[in-house]
Amino acid sequence: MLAMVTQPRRWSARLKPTSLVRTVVVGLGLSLAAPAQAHVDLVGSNPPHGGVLTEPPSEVRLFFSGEVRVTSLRLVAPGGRSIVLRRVGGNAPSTDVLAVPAAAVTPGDWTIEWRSIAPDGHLMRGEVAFRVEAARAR
Ligand SMILES: [Cu+2]
Repeated sequence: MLAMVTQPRRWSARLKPTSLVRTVVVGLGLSLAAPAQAHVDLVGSNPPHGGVLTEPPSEVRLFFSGEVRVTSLRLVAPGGRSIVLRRVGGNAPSTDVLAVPAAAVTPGDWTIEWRSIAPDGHLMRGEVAFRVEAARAR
């Protein structure tokens, strides 16, 4: 970086040293962050994938590595029954997506089906499976 600044500045009429330094720093920051920001992905959820709950979830939460715009979110049972998941806090892009089931979640196997659009324009979809056990122990 220093070498570049002290070089003869043929371009100085159009590109000042301050803007050159800023560009280099920004570029360096981007290249360092690139591995983590290359693609946004689901990094966690509540219930977690494979989770077994002793009572129905009152809310569902998805955590992404970057802000996504969720386009579809619902709970699906093996028989095809589905429950709408209502977003809490609006539909603005977020890394932390909170939603509440619009109907009672009965005991059984459920899948959270989600679709979203990442900041880089990539469409993403995924599923998080969990089980709600019946209230009484067998
Ligand atoms: Cu991507």
